[in-house]
Amino acid sequence: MGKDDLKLLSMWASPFCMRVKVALAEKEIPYEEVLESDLMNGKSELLLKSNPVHKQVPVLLHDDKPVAESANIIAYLDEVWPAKPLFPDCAYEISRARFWADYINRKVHPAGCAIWNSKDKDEVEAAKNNFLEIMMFLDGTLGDKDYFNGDTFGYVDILLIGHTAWFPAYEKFGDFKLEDHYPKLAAWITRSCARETVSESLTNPKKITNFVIMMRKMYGLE
Ligand SMILES: N[C@@H](CCC(=O)N[C@@H](CS)C(=O)NCC(=O)O)C(=O)O
Repeated sequence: MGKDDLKLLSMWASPFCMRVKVALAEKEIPYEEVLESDLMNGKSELLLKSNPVHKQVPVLLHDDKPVAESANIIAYLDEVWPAKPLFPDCAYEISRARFWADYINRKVHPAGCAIWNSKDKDEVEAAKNNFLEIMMFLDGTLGDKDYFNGDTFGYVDILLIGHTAWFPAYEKFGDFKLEDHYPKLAAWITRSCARETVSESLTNPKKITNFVIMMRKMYGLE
């Protein structure tokens, strides 16, 4: 295992990169992070060559072979390094994990960005309500469990936790507090962020909020 060469093409603000970093930390797999300096103004040749279809981070280079798409990368890591499994062990629970992974992948980032990217009050309100509806389903499936699959922090937790570094920015510009609506989900964030694997992998939410402020200025929203 030690001889594998792993590089993660990454960007500090990307929730998709953060989730891969959490997975690598959970599985205790050593890797080198190669940061893209400015995705908006230019991408490295290595990124363009490694992910010519989407031209997006993250990309994992395993012995120079590219693996793209964060959820796919995490599933790949779990197959190649089976110790400390991230998926549940029964087919039905695996299918549920995949269902919620797909839901998170489709919904959370676009819904959150719509909050800070909206122009007028009504638009912000609609975006906030849409985001909270998505959180309602996630809160419902979490229920009273510590983690999405029960007692163990796993695949679905990892996919969602990457996004939570952006939540304070969504709360600020949507003028709401997640914990006022979904205290169990808010407690899950606190519980998950107490894990060293998470705290060392997630960007400080204040830095993300400043990044959002900078983008709002750039888009003429401030
Ligand atoms: N579905 C992709 C999303 C990755 C993604 O959106 N990456 C963004 C950074 S957060 C990116 O590379 N953006 C540059 C671009 O789209 O040109 C995944 O899960 O890996």
